[in-house]
Amino acid sequence: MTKNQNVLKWVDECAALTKPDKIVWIDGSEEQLKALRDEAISTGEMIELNQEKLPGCLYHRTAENDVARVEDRTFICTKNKEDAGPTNNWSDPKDMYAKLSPLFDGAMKGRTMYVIPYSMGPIGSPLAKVGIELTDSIYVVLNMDIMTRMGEDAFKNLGDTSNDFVRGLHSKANVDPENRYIVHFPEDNTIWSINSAYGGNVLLGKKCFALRIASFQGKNEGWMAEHMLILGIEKPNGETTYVSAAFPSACGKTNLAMLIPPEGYRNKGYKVWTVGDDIAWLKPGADGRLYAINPENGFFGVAPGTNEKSNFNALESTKKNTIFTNVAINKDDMTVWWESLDKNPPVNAIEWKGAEVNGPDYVANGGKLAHPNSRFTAPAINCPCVSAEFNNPAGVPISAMIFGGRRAKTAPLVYQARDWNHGVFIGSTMASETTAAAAGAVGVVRRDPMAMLPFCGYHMGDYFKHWIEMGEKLGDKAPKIFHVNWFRTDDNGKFIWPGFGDNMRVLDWIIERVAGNADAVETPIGYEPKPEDININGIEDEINVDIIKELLSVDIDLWKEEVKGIHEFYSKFGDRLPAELKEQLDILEKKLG
Ligand code: GTP
Ligand code: SPV
Ligand code: MN
Repeated sequence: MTKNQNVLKWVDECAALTKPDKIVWIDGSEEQLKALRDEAISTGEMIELNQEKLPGCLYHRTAENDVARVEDRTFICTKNKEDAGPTNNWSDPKDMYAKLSPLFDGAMKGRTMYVIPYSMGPIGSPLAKVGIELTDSIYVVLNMDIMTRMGEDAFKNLGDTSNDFVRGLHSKANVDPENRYIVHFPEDNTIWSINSAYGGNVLLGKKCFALRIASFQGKNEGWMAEHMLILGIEKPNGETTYVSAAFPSACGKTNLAMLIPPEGYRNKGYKVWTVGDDIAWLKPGADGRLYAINPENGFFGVAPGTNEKSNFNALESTKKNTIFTNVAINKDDMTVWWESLDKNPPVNAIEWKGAEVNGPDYVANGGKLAHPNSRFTAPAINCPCVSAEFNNPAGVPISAMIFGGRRAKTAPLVYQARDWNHGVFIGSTMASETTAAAAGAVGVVRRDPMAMLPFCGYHMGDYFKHWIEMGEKLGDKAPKIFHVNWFRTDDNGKFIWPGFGDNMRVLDWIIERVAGNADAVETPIGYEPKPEDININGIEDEINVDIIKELLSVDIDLWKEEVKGIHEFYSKFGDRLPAELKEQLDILEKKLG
């Protein structure tokens, strides 16, 4: 399929190490994919769902100990330890290759090695990049088909001589959690992943390449790889404003990216278009503005919580050619179910671990039929609101960038940075409660700068510096920066803001600020809307202007505590923390009095 000697040599080396019985080159053809689906169904790796109700849909169950990313087993291996920085696990590349080689040695014996060429980004886009993943998992091949532009065309893009491709080697091996490693060698363009079969650990185009390796490439090449959704808001006059937003894992990116505006907005003619739901690659264009592409081709979305009301477009996207992982099955008709899909858990249910249970009883006793991090892998073209610009090789111009997270108290509903560097400060000090997207405790507040804590492939202090420098390059064409929080709670722990489609009301203020049409009031932490400028038409029974005031309130004592936390966090970065951010922290301290 390719004459590229760099590719052929590397595939030979990996085959010599892993010793597969057979090597299959994935061309992306429907015949080949069909044969792989049939094979996976016959071995039980995949389960065929109801082909009338869910055409082309398959089900997969992972090992019980393999249901999320494993941050404590994820490594960035640079020659110098300092280049990985204080937020990453590090090991010397030589030592790590030496440690993992015996694990990979013979790991594919009795199995097939699949060679998957793929493009992150539209094929031929100047922002796109090629990767090759070697894997012994059909599940990975079928997911990569949905999530990337996979097959022979990717090789055409690479050409016969280029060495500029990311080398991903994956073996599920024995799915042994004690020997599970997700390892990045940014200086070698290489990723080695072993003993997992869960999405974020094994779909190497996604977090491993498109964020960890790409963030490193972006720093060296003058662009940015960010954990951001991209959406377009079309106003009644036909003008579309593009915004990108970084929220930590399982904090609402897919939901915001596919938002359906409230009725009042729809009646006026507002529309929201999805460009991406998880990752953005951003680069200054010829006109000096920042342009973004979504390097992915599908959505690997959180299933629980997705329903007709919360995210109609995501649900629609999963109705054909979708892979479901670790949700529940309705045994009566071989359809799928997850928590809050509807109020009727199937009576004859198969819960995510594979046990047959009475769904309503199981749920009534506090059981979860679907794993909280169960996921759907759905093609982007299925999405009713996919943007006409989705495949535009040039990307879309970004007018605003939004940071946000889960904060029960401190962060207000929305505020705007005074300028770019202040915005970088806001992003760098983001904090959020942890979720089921990664193994470990859930609900603990941690700092997650730009939602990139688990995904930055180099020293986070240098990453902040890169952000500052991108702002200098973009000058007055830089996007305006905002922070949002949909997750403020009342004294009973209930979310105050309705969220989901109603987040349009906040986006509305943001795009009008960008256009210079909306007022703001200055607070110690940045600009906020006047409470009456958040449109609450249609939700007056839930929300009034006093509640908006409460949602926008800035508690000075809490923020003084926040400043202490930021000092502590920043102290990790030593002299690699940009002076501009120290200065921003001083300004915040002064403004708080
Ligand atoms: P990753 O794919 O892990 O990066 O997650 P994500 O950021 O795309 O999160 P997603 O949109 O899948 O949402 C995760 C969870 O947050 C789901 O259970 C949603 O129901 C919930 N959620 C999303 N938006 C809102 C909101 O506006 N308000 C509230 N209360 N919950 C929300
Ligand atoms: C996330 O955890 O941010 C995800 C899912 O989007 S994963 O692909 O597992 O990283
Ligand atoms: Mn994500």
